[in-house]
Amino acid sequence: MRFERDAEIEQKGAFSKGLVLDVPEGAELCVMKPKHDYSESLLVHFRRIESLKESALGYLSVHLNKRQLCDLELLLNRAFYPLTGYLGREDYESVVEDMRLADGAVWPMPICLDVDEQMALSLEKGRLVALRDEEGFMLAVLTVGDIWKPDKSVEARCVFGTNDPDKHPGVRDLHEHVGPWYVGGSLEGLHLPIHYDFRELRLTPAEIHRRFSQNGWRHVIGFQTEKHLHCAHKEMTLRAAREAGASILLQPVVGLTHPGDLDHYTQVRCYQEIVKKYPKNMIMLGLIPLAMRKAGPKEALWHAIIRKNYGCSHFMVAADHADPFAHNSGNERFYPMGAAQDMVQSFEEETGIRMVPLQKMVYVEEKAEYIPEAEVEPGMNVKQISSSELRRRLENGLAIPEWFSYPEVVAELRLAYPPRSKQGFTVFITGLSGAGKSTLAKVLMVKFMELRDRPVTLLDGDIVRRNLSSELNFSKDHRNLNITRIGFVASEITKNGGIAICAPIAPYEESRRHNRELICHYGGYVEVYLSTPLDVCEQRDRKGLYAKARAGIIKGVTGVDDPYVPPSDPELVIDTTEASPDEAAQEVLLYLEEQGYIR
Ligand code: PPS
Repeated sequence: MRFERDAEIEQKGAFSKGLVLDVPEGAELCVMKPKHDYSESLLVHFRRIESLKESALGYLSVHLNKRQLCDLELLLNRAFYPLTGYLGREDYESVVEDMRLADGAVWPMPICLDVDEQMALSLEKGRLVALRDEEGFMLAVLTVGDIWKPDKSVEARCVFGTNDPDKHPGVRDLHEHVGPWYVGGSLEGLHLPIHYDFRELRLTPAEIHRRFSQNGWRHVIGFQTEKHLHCAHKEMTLRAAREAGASILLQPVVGLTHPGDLDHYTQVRCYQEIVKKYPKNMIMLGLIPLAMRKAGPKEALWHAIIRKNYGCSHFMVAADHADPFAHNSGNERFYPMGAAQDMVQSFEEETGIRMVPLQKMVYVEEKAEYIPEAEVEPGMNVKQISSSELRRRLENGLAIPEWFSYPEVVAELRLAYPPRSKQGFTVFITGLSGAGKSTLAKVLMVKFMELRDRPVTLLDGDIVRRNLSSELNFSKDHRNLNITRIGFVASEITKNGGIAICAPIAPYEESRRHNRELICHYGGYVEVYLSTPLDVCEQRDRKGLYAKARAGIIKGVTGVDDPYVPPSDPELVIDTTEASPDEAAQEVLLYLEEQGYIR
């Protein structure tokens, strides 16, 4: 083992990593540390935690975002072995240009702490910085090494193969969401980032490796996924495992998911169900908090090294592994098919982990079994269900055959993706004052109540203005804020399976679009544009609003001296000049029925 002298080590308090030698009395204290850090985590002893917490009052703090928290967790738990902290400038440049650390070890992905300019200018080499989670909880202390402003266009070209943000979402992220300055330095971990969900599945590399040994698994194939898994995936992984004489580590990526993201819970529960379908002692499930960059072949190599650090001997790689468009149904990919597999294979000797190509399996009806797609012969009756077809079947409550998926997995999916008749939805009515929004909203409310199958909430413009938005005026900014507040409430109602009826003027497209995008994610969204012309609304003038506007008593009234921008793509357009409230409501109900939201 090589040693290097590090006079600052005591001052930095890195006793946990150093070796304190016996020294004669009077001699200078000499602390040595191994060249490489072989410890199984970068977490320090609780005594050191106590002293760091005491001193931390004087440290600058960096609050980490979700991507940075993922990186920190994998640094601290040593999934990023041999890294002992964020890359310094020399290592960074070497990684970007040659996929190697400055000492020559293969490492294809730059891992630096990105910060804004203000923070960068307050830092200096040797300074201790507290790294905190989004709630402010201190997770680690960074001893600052290098601070520099990287050339992100060079990084993008080297890592992603392009600097065009329109062509690659990873490049867009790098330019838009990664801070302009990088900081390198060593880490002392206090705690791994805190998770409350699926704790039993959040195993560190050391824990996983220990379990492999306990199970007697010498060879293990790492299988990383972000998708729902069905029978075809089980057959595919089993076949690969048998060919390699290995067991399987199923490691779904749970990087940037939000704790309120329903999909995340469904996804993991489906994994928990599918592992029960494998032969005994054949598969282990563990979640990996990885912030993927979607850098294709280089990312695949990075994933393989990480799996080596978890104790795997093999890693399964798809032809389009970590491609930014791998989930698209068409054939369009950013990286050439197979490039990721070639990359991982070409580094097998150095990384010590073997590439196993992922072979797509298809169900052959007459054989009543799955075979690799490459072995299909002409005339065979091959059956497949695409992910969009699966979604359609779930949305419409249609049958999902057992050759495709397991009943337990399907039951989980049906819970998360109920048919439209059981999903929440929002009816968003927009139009001028006097167009009939409130009346239509009230009729709809009664009709939905009569259905008695979902809770109904009415968010009328007037009512919201009195409660939720009482401090807002009628400026453009405040109107937009008012509408997005309504949208937020409606999205929560929709997410929880209710019906939200919104009836504000909502004169601007940007806030309406914002609401549509938010709510669509959770259930139905129906925009109803009441196109009743201004002169008809003005004749009605039930509240005397227009009379006051014309008399100059109030200013900025929508339609008079304030704009109303008609929706560009509403689901329904209804002019209430001739249509009665019942007729307008019937039109909405027919549309909802046709779309499957009501029966
Ligand atoms: S917005 O633009 O969507 O935020 O407006 P909204 O929250 O729907 O509030 C509209 C109701 O407020 C009354 N009111 C005004 N409307 C438009 N412009 C001005 N300047 C204004 N001042 C008060 C008006 O009565 C609206 O009620 P409705 O039910 O639409 O007639």
